[in-house]
Amino acid sequence: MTYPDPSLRSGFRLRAPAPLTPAKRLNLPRLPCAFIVLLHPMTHKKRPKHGSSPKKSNKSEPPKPTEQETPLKPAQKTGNDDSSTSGLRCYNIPDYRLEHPEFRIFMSGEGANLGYRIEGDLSAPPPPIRESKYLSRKQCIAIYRWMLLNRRMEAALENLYKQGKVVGGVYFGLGQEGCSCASAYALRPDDWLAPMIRNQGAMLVRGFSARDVMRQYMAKADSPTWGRDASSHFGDWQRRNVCAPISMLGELIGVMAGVCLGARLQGRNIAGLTYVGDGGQSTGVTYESVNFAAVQKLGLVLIVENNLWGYSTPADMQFCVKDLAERAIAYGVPGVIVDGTDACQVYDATHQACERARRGEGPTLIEAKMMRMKGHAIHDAAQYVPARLLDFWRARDPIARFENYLVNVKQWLTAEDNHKLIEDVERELEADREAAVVSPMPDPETDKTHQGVYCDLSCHEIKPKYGPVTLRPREPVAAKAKEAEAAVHLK
Ligand SMILES: Cc1ncc(C[n+]2csc(CCOP(=O)(O)OP(=O)(O)O)c2C)c(N)n1
Ligand SMILES: [Mg+2]
Repeated sequence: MTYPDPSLRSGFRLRAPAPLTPAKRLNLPRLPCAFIVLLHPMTHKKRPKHGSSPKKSNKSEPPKPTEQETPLKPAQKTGNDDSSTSGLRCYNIPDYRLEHPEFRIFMSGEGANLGYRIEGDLSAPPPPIRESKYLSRKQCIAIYRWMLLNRRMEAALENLYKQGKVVGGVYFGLGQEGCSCASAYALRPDDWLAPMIRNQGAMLVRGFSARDVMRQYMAKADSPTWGRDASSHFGDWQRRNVCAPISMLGELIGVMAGVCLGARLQGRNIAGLTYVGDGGQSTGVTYESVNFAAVQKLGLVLIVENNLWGYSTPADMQFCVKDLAERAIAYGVPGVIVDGTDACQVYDATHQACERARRGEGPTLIEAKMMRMKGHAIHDAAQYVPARLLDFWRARDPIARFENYLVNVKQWLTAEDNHKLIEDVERELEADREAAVVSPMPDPETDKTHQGVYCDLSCHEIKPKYGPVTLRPREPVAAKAKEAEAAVHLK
């Protein structure tokens, strides 16, 4: 869609009479997500009027070759921008998706009839998987296997919970496995991962076993935190470069920016991948952290997991921008939209963002659009979610579609190989489940090593990972700018 659309004018201050649209004046291609922001940039979601059907139907759109073949470019002024004279700013958010669903979730009714309704067309068939620019056959199959393991492990956890073996709740990434697994798969050993609670698939890819995750949920003595924490709050900063999830939403972003800064001081540019939800991205610390990473050009790769719900609040009631990737513009970093149910799209965007990070070019914000297919956690039956919405996203199941892609479209897996692979995953999972169940519970009387919850100086030595810390002078241009700025301030 090209902005501004006459129906979206509210909030726009048009500077000049425009017989031509700004895009035409600047001779810009009509990119689906290119949009023009005037001096006071305010973009609004295209919201169909209440009771009317939306203008755009939800149809699969053909790939846009110019965008997919162009490496990610910063979401910033285009080369032919004439902003010095007109005040116009032009931004481009690449959008890898093969469909652009248009629907709105809103609250309606009163009292006992209060509930969420959907406005829009949800009848389109699911889109195909987009061919990856980077992934080989072998890599695609590896990601598919991780996704299967992720899903089967969560199904096993649900059963363990029902058997009363889990201490606390269980969090699910159902419908988000492609996002978790394919993004973590783009990391190299020296990079860092900071998953959130739904990214258990990313933990698996990064080297934790399903046994680790299940032991952790059951607070077993041999779990990653020796029974001192249930659910998925664990990491491994020594071997796997994994920072444990932090419950306070948005806080992990600053931590990852810090990890990237630490590596920079040791002479390395690394990628630091983390995630934040559609709800969590509204926190102040998200802004502070991404802004810091942007200014310092740190290798933060932030995946904004827009799964349409934050607890029981739909995304439509949480923010006014149409796409959360638009936030990238305000940070001055590249933003990109992907279909979070398409592992190839997620991988490609994360891979490009990681490469950028390793070149020292700074952060990237990736919005992955998908759907949280269960409640917030196991206690939440999510009865507030309209059934039609669940049906729509069920048809976009990341695993079923990837399986079809590998078996039928690419013919990279025969039906028999696929069957064997699924059996293999189930066997591995069953062995891990059994081992986790028979693991002992912690015994504080005998275990003298793991008494405290916090580290103290005797726990471990913190030392540089990549080399000695050296303070390098900043780039000459930046240094000059700082000098000029300081001079102005002194006046
Ligand atoms: C700063 C902060 N505010 C509120 C909460 C409580 N809380 C935990 S999860 C959650 C919803 C998160 O929604 P979203 O960010 O969309 O992530 P999702 O659960 O959909 O993956 C909230 C409000 C919190 N943990 N931290
Ligand atoms: Mg959410």
